[in-house]
Formats: sequence, C-alpha cells, structure tokens
Amino acid sequence: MKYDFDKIINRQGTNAMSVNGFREYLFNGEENLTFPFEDDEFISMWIADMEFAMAPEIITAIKKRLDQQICGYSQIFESQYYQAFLNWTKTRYGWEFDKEHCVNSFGVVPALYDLIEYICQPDEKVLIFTPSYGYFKHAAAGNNIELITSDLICNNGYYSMDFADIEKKIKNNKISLCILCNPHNPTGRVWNKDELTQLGQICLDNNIMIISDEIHCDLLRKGQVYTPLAKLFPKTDKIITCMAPSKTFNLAGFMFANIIIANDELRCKWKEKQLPMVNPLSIAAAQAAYADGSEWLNELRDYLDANFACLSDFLIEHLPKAIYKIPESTYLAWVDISAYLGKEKNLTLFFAQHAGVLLEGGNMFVANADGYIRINLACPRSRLKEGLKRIAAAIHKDIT
Ligand code: LCS
Repeated sequence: MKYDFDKIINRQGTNAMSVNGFREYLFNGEENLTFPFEDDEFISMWIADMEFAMAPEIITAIKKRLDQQICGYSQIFESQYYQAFLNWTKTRYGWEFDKEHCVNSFGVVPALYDLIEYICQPDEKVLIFTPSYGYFKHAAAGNNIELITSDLICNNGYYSMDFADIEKKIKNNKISLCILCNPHNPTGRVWNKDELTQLGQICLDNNIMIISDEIHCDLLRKGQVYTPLAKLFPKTDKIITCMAPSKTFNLAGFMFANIIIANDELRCKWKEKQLPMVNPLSIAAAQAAYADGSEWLNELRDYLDANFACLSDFLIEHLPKAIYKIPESTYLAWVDISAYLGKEKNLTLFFAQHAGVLLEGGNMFVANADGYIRINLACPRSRLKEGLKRIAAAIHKDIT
C-alpha cells in the first residue's frame, strides 16, 4: 500500500467534532452527564468523518495554494475544477451534466435547508425514508415543513423500499419534495437501477421534485455499482443531485459541496439568494481530490472493505445474534443488536457510559431504528478492534 491507513492521528486540540463535539451533538449538551472515561480515552466511532489523514496529493495542493499568499474572496472562475469534477462523474459513473447546472454550497446540509425553503409551499410536505440521516428531518423542521416518513423494509439486514407505502403516502398527503439518500445513510444500501427507476417515476408522475443526496456515492464496496438517479431520467429537470468530496476524501471541514440543479427557475432562485463565494482552500482541496485522488480512494476502499470483513468476523464470533450485512457503500456499519439489549435503551448513552465508545444509536435516525447501532469504521484497524472489543464486553456484562 502506498498510503498509510493504520496510522493513529491524535485529533485532540484540532477543534474536531469527533472528539470535542460529542457532548453537544450526541447528548444535547446535558450538563449533568458524566462518564467514567476521560475525553482522550473514548474511541470515537460516531460522526461521519474519518480517522485517516487526507490524501498527500490534497495536502500538497492546499500548501501550493497557500504559497500563493493571498486568500481573498474567491469563487470558482477557472475551468479546471469543473473539468476534474465532470471527468470524475463521467469516468466513474457514466454520468454527464451541464456544467452550468452545478452550483456550490457550504455543504449538503445547508443546501437542504435552503432548497426546502425554495421548493416547498407552507402547506406542502417532504417525504423521506426511515431510518434516515437526522438532518433530513431537521431541515424540514427548520422550514416548518411537515415530514412524511416511509419506513424501509428490513429483511435479515437487507433494506428495500416499500413502494406500496410510498404510493399510499403520496396519495394521502400533499408532498412536493422527496429527499432520497443514495447510497443510503445509515443502511448503506446502494439503490439499484430498478429501485431508482420505480421511485423516480412515482415522484415524477406525481409532480414531486427529488433531492438525491449522493454524498456517499464514492465509498462503494469493491464490486458494487452505483447509478446517479439523474442519469436514469435525463429529460427531467425535477431532480437535484448533491455530491461532495467531503465524505470521500475526509474534507468535511472545508464546507464545500456540489449541488446540480437542472431546473432553471430553481437555480436562478438559488443564485439570487446565495453568496457565490467559496473558500479558496476548499477549491484547491476539491480540485486536487477529483483530479488526483483516485489512487488514494482505491486504497481507502480496500482498507474499508477489510474493516467491514473484520467486523463480520468479530460479530460471528462474539455477538452471533447481531443482525448485520456489509453495507454496499459508506464507511458506516448498521447493526441490529436488539437480540441483546432490546429496543428501549438509549444505545448512544449506553456505549458511551459502559464501553467508552462513541457511536450513534437508533435514536439518532428519525424512526424505524430502535435496537440498532451505527458504527463508523473509517478508522485504523487497531482502533476498530479495540472499539469492538469494548462494545462486546459492555453487552456481555449487561446481559449476564
Ligand atoms: N448528507 C448525508 C446523507 C450525510 O450522511 C451527511 C453527513 C451530510 C449530508 C452532510 O453533508 P455536508 O453538509 O457536510 O456537506 N453525515 C453525517 C453523519 O451521518 N454523521 O455525521 C455527519
């Protein structure tokens, strides 16, 4: 391997959410909460960023940009960024889009908040699939827009959409927007062409716009195929695609995402309301990621595949009643441990207090998630093994 994913990097003192932000994010800043662990004793497997160093190609590009000495107001004027990003989606996923349709935001989440505001009238509703990344719900709530949820169906750890339920919900509610997560956080499903075609067609037939959040698309297990939703519906302008180098290349702190808005009216509204400026270091990082990051990503994916295999082996040996399938994408494992701890416990709190492991329990994922834990596997294998050992020990201690 050219890149070192085994290296342990201390994130204390870097203002990292992962090690300094958990009290606020996971436990609402509850002041009376105490843990029998010092902050630096926790194993952090919660927030969706990685414990791996950025690709050296990206670090070099950022340093080179700093060498230009001025970081004044910036916007993407040069064509190299778009060339790199367009080439990325074309060569990897066979998807091309009009460069003019691509706008940038400080993240997919800020874009969700704004797009819901632009798209939905006050009496209209947003459809999401549960379990769900929490911010889909927060973004609707932040706009006072009612949320309609359709539970995914879980068959022995493998999730699928409940199309009968989706059609029923659409028939019974004034839904104008569907937020899809493809690949799906937290279950890791990469929706296949048939599923995407069916969902897309139902939405289009009912005049429902779709925001397809594809932020996890590059983190595929080897052998998996991902299809951008918009590729399947080249004639419609009702699909908005969100992609970013942040998850793929561990650049979340750069606050940069690509939002591809085909609808002219909506894009005009976006441009009218949004500042066009982009952090110049983010541009340098994103451009280097898409232009020079393939080899790093390739090795990262091998490393993650092996981490997932490691988790499978561990569960079979130590927690055989856990229900788990290796996710098709993402670095997040979604494990049903209700056979051990039931469905009532706050698992986020349980593992923080009894294992010194920070992870997200089902309570963080809107609905249809009781008894599950989400474990972030994007960490050096030695940390993963230690985290899993602690998780299993806490469970066994609780049930004996
Ligand atoms: N969309 C999805 C589906 C995500 O999983 C995340 C990050 C984001 C958007 C955030 O995008 P940003 O605003 O940073 O561009 N997911 C996280 C998670 O599950 N825990 O911590 C972050």
